[in-house]
Amino acid sequence: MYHLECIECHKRYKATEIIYTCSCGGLLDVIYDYSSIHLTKNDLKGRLSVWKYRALIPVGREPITLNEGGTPLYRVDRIAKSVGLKDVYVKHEGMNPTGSFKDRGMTVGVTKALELGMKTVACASTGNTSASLAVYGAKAGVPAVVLLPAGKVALGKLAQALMHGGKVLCIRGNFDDALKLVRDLCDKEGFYLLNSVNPYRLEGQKTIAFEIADQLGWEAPDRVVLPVGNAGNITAIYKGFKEFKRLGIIDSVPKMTGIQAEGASPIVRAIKNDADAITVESKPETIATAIRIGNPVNAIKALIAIRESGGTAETVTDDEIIRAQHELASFEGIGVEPASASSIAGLRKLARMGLIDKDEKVVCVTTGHLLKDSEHVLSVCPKPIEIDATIEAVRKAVFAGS
Ligand code: AN7
Repeated sequence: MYHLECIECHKRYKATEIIYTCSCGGLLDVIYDYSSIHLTKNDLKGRLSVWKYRALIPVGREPITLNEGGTPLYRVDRIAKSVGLKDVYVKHEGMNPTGSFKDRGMTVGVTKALELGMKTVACASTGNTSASLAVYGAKAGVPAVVLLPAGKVALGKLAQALMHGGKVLCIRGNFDDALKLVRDLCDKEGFYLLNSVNPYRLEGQKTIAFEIADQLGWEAPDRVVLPVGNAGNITAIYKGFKEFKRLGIIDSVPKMTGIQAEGASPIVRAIKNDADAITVESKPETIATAIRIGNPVNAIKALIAIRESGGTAETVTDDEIIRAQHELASFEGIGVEPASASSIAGLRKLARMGLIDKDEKVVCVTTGHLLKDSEHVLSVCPKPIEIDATIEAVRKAVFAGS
């Protein structure tokens, strides 16, 4: 019913093969026999969840699941007004079991690992992937080895990876070094690689597109804006919309719009330079540590997604990210980590540049929860005020400056 196929040379591989990239080096996609899939809106009634889309999830066994997906889609009128648009929504992926969209990929990826008989799972991570892998590894009862860039992972994510029993290794190097290392480790030790180069991870993450279409009343938005790091998610969401269109569930595919931090923006540069491939950045840097990535493994897929859909890519500064994080929190009550706020920062910038039409229906994906990175919050918010435990002191503090 499905197989793996190289996006470059179109070589096919059986779904039972343990392989992450083609022998030619190209990225792999999961391709279904779409003519045998009959999925209608009627089949998709009921509560949202990743596993509701089983017809388009390439796994046969009982899933390892913690009820991922079903995240809220909020209409954000105050943000919309502030950026000068009319119809803006936020899909808050921070509301997944471990607080990030990675859970959608991991429930599928770890279930696949068991189906393939793998005994240990592994990943490199800027944080969220490691938290999610540790959790799903724990639930599945398989050891999870995670490689992190030392000193560059938000505390909440590290805490999750540790508490859920991951073998947490902090390497002296950045994420790109960690990914290279873990790929080598998986080849040599037979560990199952669960970074987003693994096409099964993306099959879980594409359900973000399915849910957006459902939540908008079986309609695709005009545009989806999201942060881009390794570029797995933008690719996955694009694939999801394309599959729903192919099955006749929706009529159009949104313009995929990727946002990167200025200090880690190889995809944006490739889009702006009209280049076929990215130039690797050896020293990526941004306050949004989740997307502090200089060599995105899914770059080729992402460039295709952005170009084919008529989307674009843009950079935002760390200051713009912090402002957007505050706006989401204080205008809309949506708490997100810095990487996620880059989607709103990018929306503002693109709207200001006149690159988003005022009437477009736009969905911004906020990928991770505020509590992931509370250290950052404390560094950018005013300090709490300590006072004596008296009503006079409280009054004085409340009305200070007013
Ligand atoms: C909050 O956890 O790469 O473009 O190792 O945690 O699919 O990589 C995290 C990425 C956006 C970028 N927002 O997604 C990791 C990791 C948040 C993230 C991204 C990440 P991709």
